[in-house]
Amino acid sequence: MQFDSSMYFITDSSNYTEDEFLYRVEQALSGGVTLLQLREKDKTTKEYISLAEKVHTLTKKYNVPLIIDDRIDVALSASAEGVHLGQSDMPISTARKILGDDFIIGATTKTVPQALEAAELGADYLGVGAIYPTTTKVKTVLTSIETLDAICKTVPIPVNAIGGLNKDNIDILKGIPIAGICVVSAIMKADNPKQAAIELKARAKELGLC
Ligand code: TZP
Ligand code: MG
Repeated sequence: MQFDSSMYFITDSSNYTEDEFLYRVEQALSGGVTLLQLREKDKTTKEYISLAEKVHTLTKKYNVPLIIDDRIDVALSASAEGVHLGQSDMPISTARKILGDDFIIGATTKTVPQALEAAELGADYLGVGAIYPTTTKVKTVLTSIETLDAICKTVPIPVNAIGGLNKDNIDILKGIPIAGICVVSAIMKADNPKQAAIELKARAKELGLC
């Protein structure tokens, strides 16, 4: 499936009521995010599917593919367009066998060998980071700009930079052939998620990052 990862937004519903969360998600979509990942770590399967269905209604309205973090069962149940898999999640080749060629499969990688393996196993895009320390709840370590650059130049699939990125610090990525940037807090925690998405996209364009 064709997709555009130039402005990739990952959601975080913690600290919001469902209505507030869905409102913010729609604001972000109206601000021009091009790919959206629903990332839930504490929900039951039933709750994850229910929220995914609601978010999918919104993403479809804006023609943005919905990616589900970690869980191919949730992705299939909600008829999402893709799934994002970390190094400890289901192997990419297994997911590809189950999901078929049309499903978007993303992978988290932090080194050139991991990136090469993910691409060879059939990943459609890579998330690489954390570029900066992050306040989002995640087990991660920092990835250097040099490693990010080397990954981009090694794999034949789109690479998104992630981790602590915002409109005031993405200039560090200038000149690196990423497909786009990926953020949680810069949009999710903004006073105005729509405005934040617009400004982030404008800055990324200005820097030639998307
Ligand atoms: N993987 C590496 S960093 C990160 C993930 C999921 C979180 C990014 O969140 P933020 O708020 O954009 O730093
Ligand atoms: Mg994961």
